[in-house]
Amino acid sequence: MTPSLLRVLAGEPVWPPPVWLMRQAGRYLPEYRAVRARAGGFVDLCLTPELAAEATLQPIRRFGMDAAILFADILLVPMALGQGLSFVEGEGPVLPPIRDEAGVAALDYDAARLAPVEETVRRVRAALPETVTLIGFAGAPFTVACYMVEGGGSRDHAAIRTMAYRDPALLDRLIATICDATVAYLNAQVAAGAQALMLFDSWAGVLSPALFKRHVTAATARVVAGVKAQHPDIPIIGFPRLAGLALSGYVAGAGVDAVGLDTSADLRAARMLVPERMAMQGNLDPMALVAGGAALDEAVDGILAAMRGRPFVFNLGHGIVPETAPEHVGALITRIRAAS
Ligand code: 1CP
Repeated sequence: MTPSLLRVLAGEPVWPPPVWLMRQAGRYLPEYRAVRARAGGFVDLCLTPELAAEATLQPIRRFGMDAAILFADILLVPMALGQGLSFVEGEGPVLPPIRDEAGVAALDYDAARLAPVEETVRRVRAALPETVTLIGFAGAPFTVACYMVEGGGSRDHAAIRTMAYRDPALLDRLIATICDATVAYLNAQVAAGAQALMLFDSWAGVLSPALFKRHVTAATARVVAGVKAQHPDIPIIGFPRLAGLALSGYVAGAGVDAVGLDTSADLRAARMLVPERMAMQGNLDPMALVAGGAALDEAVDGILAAMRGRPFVFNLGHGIVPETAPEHVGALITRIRAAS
């Protein structure tokens, strides 16, 4: 039988809804911290199939989510394009910023550098029960470009937002380069056994409507078309975080099969903007999961009530934070599975 997550992504309103959580592998789990310590660096963890597969499977073993998400990171694509990448303890990713024509021209995607990720996908798929779907992923082009231009995380993304006005052709070239690499990377994940894909556009919400259309919706459409040309049946979830009112244009133009909604999205309003058969995914506040108890139950019930009757995947509105008690995740899954 087709697993519940794939049925929902195909437009079927399965109830209770399938559930998985963004960043379900990570520092809130003691077993993850142990694997992370064994790997040494975070990039080493992502590129060691044995350990990355273990990290992917840990939350499934402990909680039995309906989907596993490949353990990797969106910044592996800049690395494979030849941009240096390091993770500084307690600070996050650091890359040498790309701000000019020479920097973009020097990028050259080397698929071999991400071959270990394909091996991780093969190992995970072989280890998972048939009922659990394996989700592959990449960053969406604009969010990946944010890190490449800013040189890491940023409070206001001023450098890339200025570039979008001052040198639009340069940003277009950078994004086109990222699109092509992302298509190759995602097609390789599907060939290795990924059964659905997700595009994380964490910084989509910082753009004006015109720039959103160009660098979020159109760029995503280009990636989706490139993947579907090779794998027409692979379902793709887009996550344009903080899109707000731009959600309508995104679901109409990005070509995705399903849309992830962030914590700020009002689900009853979003329901009116998203086509009836397009699956929605989200959007529990990760802080409700930290709090647990009655406040968590109330937040979960509100989401379930708002989404009843629609193809829906229960998830968070952004990633799990390290402060989350694992018991709260267990309680969350139990409550969703008991929904009527
Ligand atoms: O162990 C550690 O210290 C590293 C923490 C960590 C983890 C567990 C990072 C560093 N990345 C990851 C894994 C990861 N990242 C996954 C694996 C699968 C899962 O969900 O369990 C995924 C899907 C991502 C995606 C990702 N990485 C995004 C998109 C989603 C989001 O959270 O907005 C982004 C923006 C990144 C970049 C990144 N990687 C890591 C950090 C600390 C950051 C954020 C940097 C910043 O902007 O401050």
